[in-house]
Amino acid sequence: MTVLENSPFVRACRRLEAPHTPVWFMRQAGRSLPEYRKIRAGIGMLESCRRPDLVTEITLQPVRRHGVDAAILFSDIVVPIAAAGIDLDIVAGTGPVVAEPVRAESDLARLRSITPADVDFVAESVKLLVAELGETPLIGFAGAPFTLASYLIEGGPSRTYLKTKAMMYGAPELWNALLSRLAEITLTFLRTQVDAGVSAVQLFDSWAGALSEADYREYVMPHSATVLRGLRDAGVPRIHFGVGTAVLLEAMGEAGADVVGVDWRTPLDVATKRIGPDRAVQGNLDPAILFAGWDVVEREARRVVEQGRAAPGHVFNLGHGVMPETDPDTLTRLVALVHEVSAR
Ligand code: 1CP
Repeated sequence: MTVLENSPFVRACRRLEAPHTPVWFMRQAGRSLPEYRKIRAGIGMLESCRRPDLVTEITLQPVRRHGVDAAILFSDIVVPIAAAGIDLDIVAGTGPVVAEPVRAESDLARLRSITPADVDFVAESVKLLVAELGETPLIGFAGAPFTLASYLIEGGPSRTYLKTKAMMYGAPELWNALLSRLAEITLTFLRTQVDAGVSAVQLFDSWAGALSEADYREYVMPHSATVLRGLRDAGVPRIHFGVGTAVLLEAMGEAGADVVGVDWRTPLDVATKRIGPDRAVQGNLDPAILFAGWDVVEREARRVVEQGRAAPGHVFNLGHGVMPETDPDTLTRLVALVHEVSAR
C-alpha cells in the first residue's frame, strides 16, 4: 500500500488531527490554467485521458502552481464506460455525448464488463504520478451509477433528467440491471486505481440532488453502496460527493463513505449534524465567490474554515468544480489563506 497516511489530507479524511486544514479543488486541473489550455491544444479530451504522459503533466500542473494538499487524477467519469464499449465523445463546451443512448433492455449488451486491462492507461498514469508526487497524495475518482446512467440514458448533459427518471420509475427492472452493471464497472475502475497507488477515491454522484431522499434510498443508494462498500477493505478513504444534496447527506454517508462532499447550500456545521460524528466533510465555498473580489473570498473562506471546525474532519474544497473563467491567482492565494487561518 502506498496510502500517504501522514499527509494532512489523508489525516483529515480519517478524522485525525492535521497541522492545517488540507485543501484541494474539484476541477483544479483544467481550463482555468493557461498551461492546461496550451498542452491540450488540438488534442481531444478522451485522447488526452488515455495518454499517461499528458495525464501526468496535467494532473501535476495545479499542484505545482497552487500548492494544494492533494492531486486528482486527470480523467473523466465517462472514461470507464467508453472502455466498456459505449460509443461516446467528450465535446468541447458541452460535455459527454453518447452516440446511441441506452433506452431498452437490448441496449444493455453494448455495456460490457471491464477488466483492469481495458483501463491499463489509468494504472500506468497513477504509477507515474505517485512517483512524481512524493508526499502529496493522489485522489482517484469515478462517476457514481446514477450520474453515469443519466449520461447514458439522456445521451448527454440534461437539466431535467426526464428520460432517466422515466426509466427509474417506469422500468425498475431495466433500471436496476443498468445500475448494477455500472456499479460493477465503477468498482473495477476504482480498484485498478487503488492497486496502482492512489491514496483516496472520490465517487462523484454530481446529479443525485435531482432526487428525493426516499427515491435516492430506493433506486440509487444500493448501487452506490455496492461500489463504496466494495472498497471497504481497500485501505483508502472514500469521498462521496453530489450537488444539491442537502436532503441526501445522511444517506450518502450511510452508503459507505468516510468523507461526505457538501455543496455551498448547506453550511458545514449543519451538514455535520446530519452526517454524524463518524464521517469527515469536504467543501464548500461557492465557486462563484471567487469572482467577487479578494475581500469577499477571504471573508467567506474564513467562514468555511470556522464552520468546518464543527466536523470531526474537514477537507477544504469548493462546493463544486472550478469555473473555467476563474483567475488562477485567486486559487493560489486561497490555498495559502486556508493554510494560514487553520494552522494548529
Ligand atoms: O476539453 C475540456 O477541457 C473539457 C472540459 C472537461 C474537463 C477538464 C471535461 C468535460 N472533463 C474534464 C476533466 C474532469 N472531469 C475531471 C478532472 C480532474 C480535476 O478535477 O481536476 C473530473 C474530476 C471530471 C469529473 C466529471 N466529468 C464529472 C463529475 C464532477 C462534476 O463536475 O460534477 C462530471 C459530471 C463530468 C462530465 C463532464 N465532462 C466534461 C464536462 C463539461 C462534463 C459536465 C457536463 C454536464 O454539465 O453535464
